[in-house]
Amino acid sequence: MHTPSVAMVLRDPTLSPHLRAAARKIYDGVRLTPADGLLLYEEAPLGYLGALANYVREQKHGDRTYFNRNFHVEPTNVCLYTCSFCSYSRRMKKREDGWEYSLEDIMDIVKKYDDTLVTEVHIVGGVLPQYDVPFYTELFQRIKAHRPELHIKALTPVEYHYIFKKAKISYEEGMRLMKEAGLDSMPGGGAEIFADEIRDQIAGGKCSGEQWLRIHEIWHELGMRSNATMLYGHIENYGHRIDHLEKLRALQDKTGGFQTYIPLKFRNENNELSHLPETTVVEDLRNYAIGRLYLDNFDHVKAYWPMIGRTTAQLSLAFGVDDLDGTIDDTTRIYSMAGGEQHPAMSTEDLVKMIRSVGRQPIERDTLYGVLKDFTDVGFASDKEYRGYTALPVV
Ligand code: V47
Ligand code: SF4
Repeated sequence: MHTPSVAMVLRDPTLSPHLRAAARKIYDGVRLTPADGLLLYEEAPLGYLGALANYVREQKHGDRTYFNRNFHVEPTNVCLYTCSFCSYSRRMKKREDGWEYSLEDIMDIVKKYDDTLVTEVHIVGGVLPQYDVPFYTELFQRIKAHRPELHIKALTPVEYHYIFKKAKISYEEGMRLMKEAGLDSMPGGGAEIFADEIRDQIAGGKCSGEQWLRIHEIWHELGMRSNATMLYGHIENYGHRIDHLEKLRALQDKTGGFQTYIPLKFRNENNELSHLPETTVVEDLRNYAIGRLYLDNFDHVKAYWPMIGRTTAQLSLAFGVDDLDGTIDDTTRIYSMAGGEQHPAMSTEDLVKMIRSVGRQPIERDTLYGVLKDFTDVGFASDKEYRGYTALPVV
């Protein structure tokens, strides 16, 4: 086991009766209430959360740790919204610093991966009028015509709400059109913090929390899957985080359509909230663990390493995380502009070794969590150069 055992937590005489009762609930598989969640955020020590979240993670997945091979396409970094945490958008007034790709430009990027073993393209970017329903339906159709097996994970309710409103069509009709055009799943972005009192201050006029949830619900009703995120560590408090998790858990009870929960740590470079300090690594790990414990109906919790860094991503595997995204190939700017990895790219070998070196089992998955390959014992060409102490001659 990778963290102190749950048995030790259950017997720990130094814990308050409330924390002991919450630990017992988790061990017995009883769902946490919002009050329990708040108690964990406010009082639970890191070791306690790690032991319990790791217990839940290992109950669900053992040591299996999933990753995928993907690349991103960001059609534009110009956006008509004004989210105060966003370091990425060049906004309308700085439009000359931005890029606005055409359909051909995007297809050229997709074609660059023709001979590569990627399984997913993740498409998300700014919101501009020319990127509308006809643009995206044609894009999805062209990608599918070119490479049918490539999974298209694209756009969030932020874009969908805007383009459907512009096209004067309902969410239901819009999502049906996207499905018919070839959209395979929806990423988890744009969720930020659902509570209006926070969202109104940071989310620059984009869709509300309610609208975000409704678009996912409709997508799930079409038999499709999506992800969920939470942007934490800015002006929200623990109550807002629990409210957010509670809304995700309630929708998941209804539809079962979410695959993974991805906490996103607020990064403070080059945005309007740069005066705020970033959360500590301890807070990041506590937040992963509480997400794992609260969202009992989510199969997976994912760490997005370009944002959190490789070392914290490795540590997160002992705090409830079972999934790492992804090889990425230096194709996203969202986090490098905000203070994350400057050139996010990892080879499959890097990712596999990162997972193996903390004692876990690397499993390549497709976007819908179908197992593609177990990398536990797979060797790499470079292994010949260094095989660790087991290869030293015995004297
Ligand atoms: O919605 C923007 C966040 C999200 C900052 O579903 C920031 O598989 C921190 O959702 N600091 C987009 N976060 C990324 C996203 C995502 C990433 C990887 C995988 C998946 C998936 C989804 O990035 C935005 C916003 O919440 N973000 N700026 C910032 N300064
Ligand atoms: Fe636009 Fe998204 Fe940035 Fe908000 S976070 S300003 S919606 S690109």
